[in-house]
Amino acid sequence: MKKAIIIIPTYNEKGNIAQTVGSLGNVFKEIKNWEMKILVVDDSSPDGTSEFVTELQKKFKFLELLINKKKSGLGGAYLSGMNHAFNKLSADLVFEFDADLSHDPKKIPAFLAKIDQGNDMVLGSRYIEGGSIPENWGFHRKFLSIVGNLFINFLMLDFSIRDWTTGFRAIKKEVYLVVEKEMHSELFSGYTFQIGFLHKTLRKGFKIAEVPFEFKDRVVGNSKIGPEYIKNTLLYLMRVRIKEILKMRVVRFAMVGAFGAMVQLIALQLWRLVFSGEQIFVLANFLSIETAIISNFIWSNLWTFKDRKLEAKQIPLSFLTFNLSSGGSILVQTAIAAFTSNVIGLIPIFTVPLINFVVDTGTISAVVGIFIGMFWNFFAYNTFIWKKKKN
Ligand SMILES: Nc1nc2c(ncn2[C@@H]2O[C@H](COP(=O)(O)OP(=O)(O)OP(=O)(O)O)[C@@H](O)[C@H]2O)c(=O)[nH]1
Ligand SMILES: [Mg+2]
Repeated sequence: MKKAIIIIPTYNEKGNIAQTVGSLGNVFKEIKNWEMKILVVDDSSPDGTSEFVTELQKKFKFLELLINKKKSGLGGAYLSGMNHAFNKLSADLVFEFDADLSHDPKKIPAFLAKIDQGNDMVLGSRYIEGGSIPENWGFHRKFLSIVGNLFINFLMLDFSIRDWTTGFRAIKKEVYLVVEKEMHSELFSGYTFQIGFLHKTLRKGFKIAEVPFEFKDRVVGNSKIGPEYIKNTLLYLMRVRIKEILKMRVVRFAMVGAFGAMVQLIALQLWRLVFSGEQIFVLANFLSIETAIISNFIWSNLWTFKDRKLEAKQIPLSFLTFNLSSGGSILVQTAIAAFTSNVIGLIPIFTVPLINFVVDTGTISAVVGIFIGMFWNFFAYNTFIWKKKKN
């Protein structure tokens, strides 16, 4: 039979732990296809939680205790608890569960059913049909929790998960073995552990499901977290998302291109200082384009296509090809402009108020040309210059 262990981190939960263990025990009686255990991970609470748990162990045979000498935060407690559960107690599945009766033990069979259906992680969700947060929460707390989670949906561009910050979770051993390796940073010792673990699980492609539950406020003992939880969670995710977006090749390509346009404008002013006079404006213009091309080439090689960086001996020929492809882009744009002016004609469409800028078919065709030129360049870079390395 497979084994599931409910991990309960505790810090000063003497007043809650007996009732929590008792009600979990009642639910265990109804579970037939999983062997159920509880592992309390106590950070040597000054209120004597661990001594009390040792007493309870006489009555509850399924109750295990792990004591950490130092208070190591929620993440630290879960890491040591998961290590103990999977490696010492041979668990196949662990639950994250609070000691303060906020999580509904009766929902555990529903979590197990989702795991049996092939999910790798199950989240207890307050924001799907059947779930809820306490009515008596103040406006501020409700707002932070609901809007915070909604904001995460948009930040992640992922609407499949509704409760990203829940502390009621089931995690399979397969997930732990992959994700745990990346969780040993100081950053994850506290409550950021939760969002970090979930984000990494998602990115490794594991299947995640949700089960609704009604969150109950703690009655006994003190809360260990403040409103900085949601703030730290959001800050962490924003940092991670910026990194993810900056890793996308198209985004780097667009940024290098935009920077190149700036280089070109500045270079034009500088070259005009060197080659003064109306006649050689064309030369200064040409040199500014070439300056931008050099900048684009360098940044593409060092950043956009870092993973396919050219060897020194490839650079001369590649730089020539790069110039030709940029020429190709200019050619495409010129052809579109010629088509517009000769076939369609330059017809005004509307005027932008305040600056009185007339948008005509020529403006539209320039925008279209820039986009097609960009597509062409991105295609050419990928296929002719920074080819995918064969391995
Ligand atoms: N071992 C250990 N447990 C902790 C630590 N910090 C919090 N916990 C436990 O983690 C669980 C969740 O903490 P809570 O303070 O209830 O946090 P919360 O449920 O988000 O906040 P409330 O709704 O105010 O209760 C509880 O069982 C705490 O005792 C810690 O540093 N070490
Ligand atoms: Mg709580």
